Amino acid sequence: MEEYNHKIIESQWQKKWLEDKEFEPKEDFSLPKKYILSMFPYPSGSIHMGHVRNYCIGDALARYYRQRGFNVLHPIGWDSFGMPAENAAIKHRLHPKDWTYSNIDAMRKELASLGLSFSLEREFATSDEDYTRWEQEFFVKMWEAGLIYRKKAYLNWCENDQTVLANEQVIDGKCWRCDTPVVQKEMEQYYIKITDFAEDLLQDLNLLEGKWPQQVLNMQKNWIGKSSGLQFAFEIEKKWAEKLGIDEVEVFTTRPETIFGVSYCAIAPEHQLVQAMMPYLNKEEQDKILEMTNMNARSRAIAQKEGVKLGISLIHPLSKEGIPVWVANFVLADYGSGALMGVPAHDERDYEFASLYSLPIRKVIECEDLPFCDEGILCNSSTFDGLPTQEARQKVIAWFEEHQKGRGVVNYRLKDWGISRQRYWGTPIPLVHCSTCGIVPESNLPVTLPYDVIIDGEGNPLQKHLEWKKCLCPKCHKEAVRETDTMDTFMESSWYFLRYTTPKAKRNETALDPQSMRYWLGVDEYIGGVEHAILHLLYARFWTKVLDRLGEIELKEPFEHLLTQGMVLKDGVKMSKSKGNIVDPNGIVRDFGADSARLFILFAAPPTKELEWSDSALEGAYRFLKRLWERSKNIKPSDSIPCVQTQGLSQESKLARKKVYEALKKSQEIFDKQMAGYPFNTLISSCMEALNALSHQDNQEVWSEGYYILLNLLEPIVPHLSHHLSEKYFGRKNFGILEIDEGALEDESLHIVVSVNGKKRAEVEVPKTASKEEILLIAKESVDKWIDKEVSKEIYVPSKLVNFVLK
Ligand code: ANZ
Ligand code: ZN
Repeated sequence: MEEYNHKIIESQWQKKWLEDKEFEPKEDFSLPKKYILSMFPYPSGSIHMGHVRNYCIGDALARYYRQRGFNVLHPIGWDSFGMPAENAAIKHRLHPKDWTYSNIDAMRKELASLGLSFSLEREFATSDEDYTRWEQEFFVKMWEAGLIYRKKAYLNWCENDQTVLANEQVIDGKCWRCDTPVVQKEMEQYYIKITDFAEDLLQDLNLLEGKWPQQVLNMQKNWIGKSSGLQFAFEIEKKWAEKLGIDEVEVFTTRPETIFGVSYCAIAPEHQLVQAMMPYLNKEEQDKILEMTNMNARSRAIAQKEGVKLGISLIHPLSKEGIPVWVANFVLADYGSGALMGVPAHDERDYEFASLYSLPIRKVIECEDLPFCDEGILCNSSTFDGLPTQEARQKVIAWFEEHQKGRGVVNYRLKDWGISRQRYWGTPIPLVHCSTCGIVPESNLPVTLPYDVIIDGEGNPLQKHLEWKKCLCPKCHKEAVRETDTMDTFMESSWYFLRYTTPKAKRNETALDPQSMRYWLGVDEYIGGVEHAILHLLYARFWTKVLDRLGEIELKEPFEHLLTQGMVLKDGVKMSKSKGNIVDPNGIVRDFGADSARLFILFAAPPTKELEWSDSALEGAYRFLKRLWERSKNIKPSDSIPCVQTQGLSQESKLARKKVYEALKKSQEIFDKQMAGYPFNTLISSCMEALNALSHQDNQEVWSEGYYILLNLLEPIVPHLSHHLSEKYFGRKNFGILEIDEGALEDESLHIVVSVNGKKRAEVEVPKTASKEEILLIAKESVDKWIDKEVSKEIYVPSKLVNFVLK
């Protein structure tokens, strides 16, 4: 028999699959369907182990469901806009478009070498012009529906480079390129009204309960951050109100019942009252406030607490006492109303701030130690004394509403999504600025990017492309100017999974084919890294709801099930370029083959857990495939399920059949019952045990039946070798639905614990009739990888335990 040669087998089958278009979904909508999707990659240039893991998990599912007769959509594409392409342009003088598309070509080949069963006809890149076109159409529809608007906002700005910086480009408050201190500059930005959908996004998390990891549901819930409370205004004392032309300060509180504990009011440095008060402050105070505004929200949150006293008094709505106003760096400008009532006795932050500036601390809930942030009984609160906090909360809100001084409100931490980017390599925002008509949507879509741009890292290249900017107003046909902002790339990844459902033939006439969507959606299993738990998944859910509202689709939630894969580690830390601990998948595929790589990846850990890279485990995977290859010589070729005469079988053969059917049962449990997290590793070890058990018996029918089933079970994991052996021995159409032989599962064996140097390493099952020698042999094979020295003693406790003592 020839040697196992993964190179020949794998290239042969990959070629055949391509020729036969094996993995294209069928247009027959009467078939049961599965839509299996692994998150699409950013085309950085080469795949890494995280990709391999992500796509092997998805591929195992896709292949399994195909075996079971489902019509499977398993597509791949490229999230191809974004900053790295522009950085490459600056660094290597490559055009972002050329760089991106050559990366895609390279990565497509790498993925193909893993034997992944993607539909190639459905592939696209989000920078393709016919994707841009439809995205811009959706943008215009949202603009016209009032879901996109323009407003001023503070952005990170580098004065030296004259450019806006993303948060990631601000390092220790300085520009990543030139070290100039970054300032906050107010600029016009486009926003999409995700806050309009906050309640739906929150409520519909209930539909995903039990189908998405709880951790992800919690993260989304916290990100949306619903809180209810009281919104009311403090009046500004008369003399200042007249001077400033502002007569009140609105605040939001989730603890209205602590109203008598207020000892100051804190406002954000951006608050309009601060602007109005600036001329009355001294230089030192002004500088301190400017310093606060020049920090972005993220840095401010971790900074030391700081405040500036404004020297104005507010009037407490109930006690009529004077309350001082402070500007404080921990108050967010865009949450609630950008101002809060400080209750140091019952809030950590307020306590810290009050202690820092020696402000009064007034206890209004009975307690021993301050700050006390729990529920309790009110005190020092006039008519509310003695009430439990929860009841008092309602009563205080009622008082404010009755006296028309405030109202109960719901606030969300979620903010509208700023989608403008001042960069070249993105989807152009399809709007035109006309001096007569204002902002007008472009009617001739797509607006495509000009190729001839100068990318030098200074400012937005589109801004400097005067010819491209020049256009005619779609309304009045006079000269106008194009918008030069491009969209956040999260816009593209928010609907790519919808686009896949539309077959190529229909993609010119429509963005999303309704009939195809009705059939394919939602995505039955979505697989990706937990780093996308918030933004991408929230935006994709949001777009789904927007398109549903606009009548483009009928869908509440896009992803029925979500599997978040664990990280790939090496020596205990995340495998990453920056850590210099990368294992290159291409080398693995070359030396061991795609099947070994896939087997290792799915065997080394369950998909949701961290996976520690191990060369020896990879070699172990390779050895198993070699064994599978070599022992296949025992098969008696047939073109149907081999039939076994069960009467008179030896104990060993019975055990082998039992092991084989246990593996089959495991496979059905994992896939058909969608066992949480799909523990393929347990299926693989069952298959390994079954192969071992088959090897300890010599009935050729049992061999053949066992192989027939094992090749079926292993096909989603090691497709090349499984196909190869199946074709060789059973004709091509091996893979189908298998029935469990319950009789084979009945127990006629002993369970024996196997340890090495007293440490438990495995458990084996042996026939009740096995001799001591046979048991020792089976036991030794099961702990093979732990026996790295000579065995000095074999201890056998009959029917229970074997211990190997090493020298
Ligand atoms: C008085 C109070 C007393 C508060 C107390 C808390 C405890 P969540 O729950 O996250 O919604 N707050 C209001 N506006 C703010 C802003 N713009 N920036 C920072 N903090 C702000 O937070 C609501 C609470 O955060 C509000 O309730 C307010 O402080 C503060 F014992 O009001 B509270
Ligand atoms: Zn016009």
